[in-house]
Amino acid sequence: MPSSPPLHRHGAFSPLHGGGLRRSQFTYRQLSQLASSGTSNPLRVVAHVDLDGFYAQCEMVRLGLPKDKPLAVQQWQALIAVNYPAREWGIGRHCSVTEAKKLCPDLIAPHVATWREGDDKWAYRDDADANISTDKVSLDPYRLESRKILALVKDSLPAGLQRVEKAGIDEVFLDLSSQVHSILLERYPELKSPPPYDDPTERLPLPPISALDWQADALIDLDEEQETVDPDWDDVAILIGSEIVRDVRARVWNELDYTCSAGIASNKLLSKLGSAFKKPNQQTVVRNRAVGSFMSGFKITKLRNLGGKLGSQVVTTFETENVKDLFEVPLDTMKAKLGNDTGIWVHNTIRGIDNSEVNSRTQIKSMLSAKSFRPTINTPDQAVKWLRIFVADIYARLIEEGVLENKRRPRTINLHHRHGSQTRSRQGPIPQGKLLDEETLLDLAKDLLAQIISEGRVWPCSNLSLSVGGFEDGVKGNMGIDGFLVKGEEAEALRYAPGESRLASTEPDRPVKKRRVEDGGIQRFFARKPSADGNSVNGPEPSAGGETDLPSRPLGMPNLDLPVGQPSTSGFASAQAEHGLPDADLLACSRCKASFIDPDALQSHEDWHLAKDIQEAERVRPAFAERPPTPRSSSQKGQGASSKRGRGGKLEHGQSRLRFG
Ligand code: TTP
Ligand code: CA
Ligand code: CA
Repeated sequence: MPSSPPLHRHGAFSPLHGGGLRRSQFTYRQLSQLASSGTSNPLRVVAHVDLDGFYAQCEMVRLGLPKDKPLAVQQWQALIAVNYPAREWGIGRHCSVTEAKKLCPDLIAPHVATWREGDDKWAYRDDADANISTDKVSLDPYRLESRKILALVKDSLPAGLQRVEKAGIDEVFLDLSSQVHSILLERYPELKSPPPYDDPTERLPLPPISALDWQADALIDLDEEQETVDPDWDDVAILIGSEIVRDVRARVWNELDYTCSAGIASNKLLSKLGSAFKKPNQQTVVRNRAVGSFMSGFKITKLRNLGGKLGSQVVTTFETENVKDLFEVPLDTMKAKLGNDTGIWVHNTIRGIDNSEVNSRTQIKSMLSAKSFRPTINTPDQAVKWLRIFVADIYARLIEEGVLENKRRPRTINLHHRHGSQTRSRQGPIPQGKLLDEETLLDLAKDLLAQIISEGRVWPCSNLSLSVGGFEDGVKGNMGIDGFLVKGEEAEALRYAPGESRLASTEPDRPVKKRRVEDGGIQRFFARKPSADGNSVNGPEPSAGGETDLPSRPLGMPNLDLPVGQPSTSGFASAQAEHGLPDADLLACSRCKASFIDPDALQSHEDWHLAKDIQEAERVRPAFAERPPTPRSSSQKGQGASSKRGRGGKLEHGQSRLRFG
């Protein structure tokens, strides 16, 4: 990993080649490699696009409201999204509905759609906020809009050259490198000429431009020293990237009525910081030569993965809150004080270095549907009614994920139950090899519930959550949660953990895949207690209520392999694991008592739970023979979706219907 920052890559030029001609600092090889989107290419262009006040915009569009009307989306008494006109009145997510209406009496505050116990579809209901005990929030409307926007973004980019990663319900990363490469060659045909002496390490000629037209882009200011240096190809590349993003944003606005903000830079870390830099409806360009001054303006704890314990540790250790001051700390000192991996990671992050790739594969790792009961529920019947809702909610998302086409399917199901301070979960494998339908999921969920009930001390129950995970591709070649999992020897070791007997299995031995284990794989999610040398840091531990025996994961610990802007289930789990409580409680983990202010932190925490579930499931998996997926007959095609139509009242677009037995 590089140890010195690319802060001054545009230093004074020395004419190395070309008989005194000033040349670019980039080589022919680097230019040609731009076509293949290499993650360490210095010409790389990555954008992050994030919708402004997303749920609020969805409601504006749904209700056909003029853009200047203040609107906030209500969930029970709390606000979960606030549009920009409402923010001008001082309204934020921290406000309750009552407070917000005091600040702005004209505020429009639609309640999110809900599933209602005993009803068979989600709906927008005027009385939802008074029905927290019988309703459960549905995020389907926002997922549908999210899907439309994603499809349009993809449609705006050339099919063969695009790399789009959905990074949350309202955001995407775009690796624009190969598209930029092709535009560069088109616009500057001189770049197509072979390098002098056919030597790809020769430097390119400088671009024939001294001033670039950035239009309305917000440009990060440069150091004085950098201001006077002529543009090089990385500036031209990023300018082209920013033109592409401008077009994408214009289409999203013109065709779907949504505004979004974007950051354009050389990697995910910087582009994500860029998109949040100026909102709403703006795009920020972080040129390579501006990275140093851009990063130096941040507080340490504002950087991703530095918002929690690790951030506090860094602040205390180096006695400063400012990224700027950390530039002075040599790498060796970072490593000595924070541990090797963390030291390198912090050293790179503050310098805006991030080589993670934009991954166009679907990255859903888990799906969770949950409900906290106030008042509590007291009978198996009530619990089963909620299981039906959870299953319908999850199944609708599975269909989106391509479960019907057997593109991706979950391998494990987990039910979590809370009774007083006691929490219990039971998990099991989802049988593979036949089409997964709602009934199967419901039966599995009911089985898990029965297991929990059989142990007694179940009622009253204050929370139930159902999740599926361990996504596997029906089509070979992709990697879902498996990317997190340790396979091969490590997995075997886990399966034969001491005290575990292996169940009879007809599963053929799986090929041993080589995986890096030191800082990859599931181990990253598990206990690394703070060691004497401070090698790892513990974040808030999921408290192990009742019989769950959850190891602690260092939540503040940066996950070196995971990309920045780590994608979440569908935005993040908090809103699904709805608690119906205002503010901070909205981001409580539904499965343990840990609470989070930052949705990203909650997401990592829930990923940790999931990883743990899947590890557990791996232990029981051999009980099921693993067969290749059965091809679906044409009569089965679309079964799940079509069987939902034609019953009862009209469904709203994308709405699914519950089956009550
Ligand atoms: P964000 O992108 O974090 O926020 P936003 O789109 O509302 O506003 P911004 O313009 O600053 O990007 O989250 C996307 C959606 O996720 C948001 O509209 C509502 C939902 N959400 C919650 O439900 N709870 C939360 O705590 C957060 C942060 C978001
Ligand atoms: Ca947003
Ligand atoms: Ca977002």
